[in-house]
Amino acid sequence: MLSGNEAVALGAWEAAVAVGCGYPGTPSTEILEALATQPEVYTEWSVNEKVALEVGVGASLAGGRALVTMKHVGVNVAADPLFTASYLGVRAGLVIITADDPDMHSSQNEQDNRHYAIAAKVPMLEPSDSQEAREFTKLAFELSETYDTPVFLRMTTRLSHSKSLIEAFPGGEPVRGTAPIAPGFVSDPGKYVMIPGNARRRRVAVEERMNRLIADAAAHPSNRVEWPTGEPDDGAKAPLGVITSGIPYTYVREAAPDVPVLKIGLVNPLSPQLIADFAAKVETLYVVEELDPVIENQLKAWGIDCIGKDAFPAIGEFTPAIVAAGLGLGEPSVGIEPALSVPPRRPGLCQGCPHDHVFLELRRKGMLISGDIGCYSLGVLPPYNAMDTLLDMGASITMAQGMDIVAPAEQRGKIAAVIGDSTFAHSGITGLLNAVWNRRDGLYIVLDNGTTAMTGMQPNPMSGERMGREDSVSVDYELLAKAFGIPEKNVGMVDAYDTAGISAAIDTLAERSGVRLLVVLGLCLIEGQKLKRINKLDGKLASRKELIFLNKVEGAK
Ligand SMILES: Cc1ncc(C[n+]2csc(CCOP(=O)(O)OP(=O)(O)O)c2C)c(N)n1
Repeated sequence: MLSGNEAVALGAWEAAVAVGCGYPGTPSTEILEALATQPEVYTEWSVNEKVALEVGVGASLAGGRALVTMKHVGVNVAADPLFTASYLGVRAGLVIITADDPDMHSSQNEQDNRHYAIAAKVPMLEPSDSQEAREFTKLAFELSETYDTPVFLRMTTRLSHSKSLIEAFPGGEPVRGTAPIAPGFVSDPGKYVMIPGNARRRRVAVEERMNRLIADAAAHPSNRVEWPTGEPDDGAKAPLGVITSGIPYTYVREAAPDVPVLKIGLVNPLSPQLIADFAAKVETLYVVEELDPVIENQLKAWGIDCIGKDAFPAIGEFTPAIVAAGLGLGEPSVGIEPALSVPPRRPGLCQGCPHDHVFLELRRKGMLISGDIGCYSLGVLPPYNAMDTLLDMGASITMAQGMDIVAPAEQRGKIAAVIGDSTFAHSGITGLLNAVWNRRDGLYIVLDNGTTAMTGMQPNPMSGERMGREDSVSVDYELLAKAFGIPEKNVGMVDAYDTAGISAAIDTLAERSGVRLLVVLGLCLIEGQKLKRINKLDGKLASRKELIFLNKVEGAK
């Protein structure tokens, strides 16, 4: 039994992947964490998703298979390199995981990243269970090399996080394949240097590649037609048929085990031939797809009659019951009763969380708080009620600038941005630079808890470690501020548990003008406990990371 995410890591390892990189984000995070346990593969948490994709493209061009992982909104961050990486193509296979989150279990929005595959003209595979996640990852590398293109593998929360059976290893042990491409960069500026003259030629190559893929899609091993009760004789039609893909396929099978199904694994491009052949053999054709009507719209554009979003919701996750109801069937006969009913629990900051006092203090002062994404987003909830906006990673500092430009004078002095350390490194630093460059006024507060807590304690460039290693830098906020030209008197470093110190620092900095940077330092309590456990310190402080952090806090005193 493996989770979908573990199965992707296994498939990538079996496919002799050389590089795995990404930025954490639920539900994608465990893929790289699983891959990082394998010493043959270079793995890193990159600073953000754009950086990760560019590292992956570079590795691919130098001849190493690369796996790049991110959650759905991460693809928004990586969209710039994505669209042109499609023109460059690959040398060794390049596979990008987009882990979508229908129902927004842990996300700020719900977006269907199949649109990215279509828009960037990149093929996309979508598995339905862990074994397929493993197999499709290998197929994705092959597809990438055969058609000279990056390839998307789309996961969703339910698939990433639930466990299902994988096939046993031949011989009892996992076998790592051999990389089909020898390492080495082969210069080819016409293909790899996207000035307009070259891009125009590559634009045509991309279209030709898509046409070849469309022609070959019918026979792709990820697509299959299932006739559980046998295919009807010539000319006869089955009363009902379903086209589906991904996790909804498993619900269709549960709700309607006897219904003929065209299960699509290659969701971009679709095969018109395969779909038309199947549609011709059924009376009523349903398209069962979570989120947007991507397959349905394509069928309708081809003039193929089908029922999709008229019967199934376009918002949120499906369940077997939703699928059964949409198909006009009763409740599925096989159901799983929850083993115990768990009372709902409100999310909230942990007891003793180092982010606590800043929120209390900002609210007490009646500040308008431009928020960001991380554990500290929970500051919006009671008892703090201390966040007024949250848009996307890095937006706290920049949105505060926009507010400050137009807000009336009495509000302008009361705007503060709060941002976590990982988010600051991901996309906050450019916003800070923008503020300095454009001579804005603003109080920007970094809540540094020594880790990327929200997604499960990954290292980041401010924390002194990198993936799997404690040998890295911890960026010095004061030097960074100095390099940006922020006056020393406008920079504060304060211990998160020094409540009087925090209050005084906010009071002082709120009165000043220009860009002001306050860093509040307090190691995440869960991270602190984890470090002690890992280092078997029985409560004593000694891990390098803790020392780095304590030095920072000491310096702040
Ligand atoms: C573009 C994007 N990538 C990834 C995520 C997932 N994510 C949410 S918060 C977060 C980082 C939080 O770390 P930090 O800023 O250090 O705050 P903490 O949780 O430690 O308080 C990440 C990676 C996201 N929401 N958006």
